[in-house]
Amino acid sequence: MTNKAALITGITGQDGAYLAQLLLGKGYEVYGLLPRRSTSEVNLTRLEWLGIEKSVQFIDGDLNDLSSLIRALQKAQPDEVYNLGAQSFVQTSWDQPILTGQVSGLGAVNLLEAIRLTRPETRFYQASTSEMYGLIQEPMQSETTPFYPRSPYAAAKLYAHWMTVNYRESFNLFSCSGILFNHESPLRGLEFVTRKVTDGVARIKLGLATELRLGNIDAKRDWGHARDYVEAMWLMLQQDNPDDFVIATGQTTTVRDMCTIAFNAAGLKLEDHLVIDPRFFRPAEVDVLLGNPAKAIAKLGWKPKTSLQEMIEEMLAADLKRLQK
Ligand code: GDR
Repeated sequence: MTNKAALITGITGQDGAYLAQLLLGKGYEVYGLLPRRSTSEVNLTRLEWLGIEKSVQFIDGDLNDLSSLIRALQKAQPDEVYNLGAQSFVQTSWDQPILTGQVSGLGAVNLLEAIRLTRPETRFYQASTSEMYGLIQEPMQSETTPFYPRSPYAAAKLYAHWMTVNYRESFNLFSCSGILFNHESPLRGLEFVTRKVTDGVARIKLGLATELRLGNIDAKRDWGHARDYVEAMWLMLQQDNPDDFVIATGQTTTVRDMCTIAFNAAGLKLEDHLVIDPRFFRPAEVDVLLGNPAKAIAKLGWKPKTSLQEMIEEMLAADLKRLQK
């Protein structure tokens, strides 16, 4: 057990919830930054799902309000800060490119500045993303693969990524960037494709819907389980030296094959229910992502524990249970 404190931005999201659970289990005092404009907007569903909503201490603050970040650091006195807050839905980033840049890009810099000015000994984790590889420059992407962002979201995240590297090199901050490939769970938002699929398949199975509408099902992603991936975030901040790591499974699957797993698990046939809807195509697509987690395996002793099949089955079972209530 530790007596450390951690501050998490994006605490109400999928990764924030799993990370909070992990850190509470290790004895951390966990603080969560809550950006809010009205009380009714605050959504603690994921923390409640894990039964930890009363164990987290919330601090009002916003990634775009530097003074609120300074106050949050003064209040929490964290040993570690995990920046998981973002506008994280790629498709929305074309409709809100400036907001995405402000939250997902500049937000990280505000936090780095707050740390540099008030608590430079604080260890910092930045949630970077495989979306930064975009139009891939190597068949398997590692820490040394050049980036080619393909969305306003990816461009914003790339800025935050380089600023994390830059603050490490310029100011000697212990700042690390985890380049996480897609990671899912029953806590994934319904707009993301895996959860949209397991929720959709569960609805069809229960007679609540007849079809599932998707966009580009030829896209390929390297999908892991969020519960496994938050462990890598923590491990990065426990090392002797700050560094960047790719977190991935090393396997890539088409959206179509991922769907097939879900339909089969429900005893249904994909061809009977799947409808391709152009509304879900993106202005620029990331066709294929495949991560090489060799560095994380060697240096962090981390490895993915959950297969895609196991994860989709877990998500489908959770959606069936929820919808039956
Ligand atoms: P992604 O995740 O954009 O990779 O980013 P998402 O699940 O949204 O899309 C994955 C792929 O599926 C294709 N697709 C659809 N996607 C959605 N959302 N809805 C559909 O109906 C649909 N049909 C096909 C997409 O075109 C895409 O190719 C996620 C986010 O969590 C980011 O924040 C994070 O940084 C990366 O993962 C790693």
